[in-house]
Amino acid sequence: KNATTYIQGRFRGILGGIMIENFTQQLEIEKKEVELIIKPFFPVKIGYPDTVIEAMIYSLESPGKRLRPIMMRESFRLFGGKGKVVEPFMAAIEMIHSYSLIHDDLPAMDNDDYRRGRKTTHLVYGEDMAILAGDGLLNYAYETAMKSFDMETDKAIVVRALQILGQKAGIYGMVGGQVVDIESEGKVITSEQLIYIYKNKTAALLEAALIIGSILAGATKNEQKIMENIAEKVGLAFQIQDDILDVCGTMEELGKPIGSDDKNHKVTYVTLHGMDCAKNMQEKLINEAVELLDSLVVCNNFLKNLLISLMNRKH
Ligand code: GRG
Repeated sequence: KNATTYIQGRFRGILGGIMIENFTQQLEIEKKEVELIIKPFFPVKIGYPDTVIEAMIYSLESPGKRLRPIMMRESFRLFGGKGKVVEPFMAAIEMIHSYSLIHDDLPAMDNDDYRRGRKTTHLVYGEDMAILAGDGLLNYAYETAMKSFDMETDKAIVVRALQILGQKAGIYGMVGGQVVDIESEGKVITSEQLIYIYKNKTAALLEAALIIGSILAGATKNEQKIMENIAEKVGLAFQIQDDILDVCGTMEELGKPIGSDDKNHKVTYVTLHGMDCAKNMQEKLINEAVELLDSLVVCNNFLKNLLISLMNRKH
């Protein structure tokens, strides 16, 4: 199966009952639906701090894949979730992702000029406003996620989802991975240290997406654990693809220059194990993730195809 696998007779979504015959088109529609859901939660420019809010919106509205809210929504659907409770969390996870990209691009970190085909936030608004826009997005993410309390009678599941969001984005998750990534620049690191970086810097937020979707839909603890394991494997494969694209991609497709890892003297899966090994490992991880997904009693072909498609992504 590949990314253009025919999705059997599925009609979906708020954009109308269009019969979608291949995955690529279906993903495009899903992305548009997700944008319609998350945009009303974006901050609005008002009052004295409007420069920083404009910088937050600049980052949120730049053309990303919206992978994390899409994955969260599909995990919610997989376990039969109904209603709007997942929507504030979908917006929140994209805000956390946007903040991490703004801060990652800063001169003190990766010092990148382009992201998603546009100038990075610090080049447009200055370093001071970019730092504050990241801080603003991180806080606003939690303000936004807490709107779910007004949509769900079982408050305990919203609390659990908030705990996961905090843990996976924090020092024992994404921030922790970023710390080790930054400290490892220019150093020889072991395969074990590299996997720690990937599991946290990249996989942790994807884990949050799949676990939170499942929690809010009422999945069992065991099902939540399976979703976490799936996301960990997908996150590793996703980061390995990022390493591959940093060598073999193009600026046009990636929206940023290639060779960033080399510029920052970073050890990657490709430099440590070679291109062939990287591709084999990526395939193994995605196959294992799909097997785990297939082991569940519920099924979501779109999610399965999404995971498979990440192996071939070009940006
Ligand atoms: C600053 C605390 C802090 C963390 C930064 C996310 C991150 C950690 C750094 C960004 C650089 C990077 C290579 C991260 C690995 C994850 C990754 C490939 C992010 C890009 O995610 P996509 O491809 O981006 O989903 P779009 O632009 O499509 O949203």
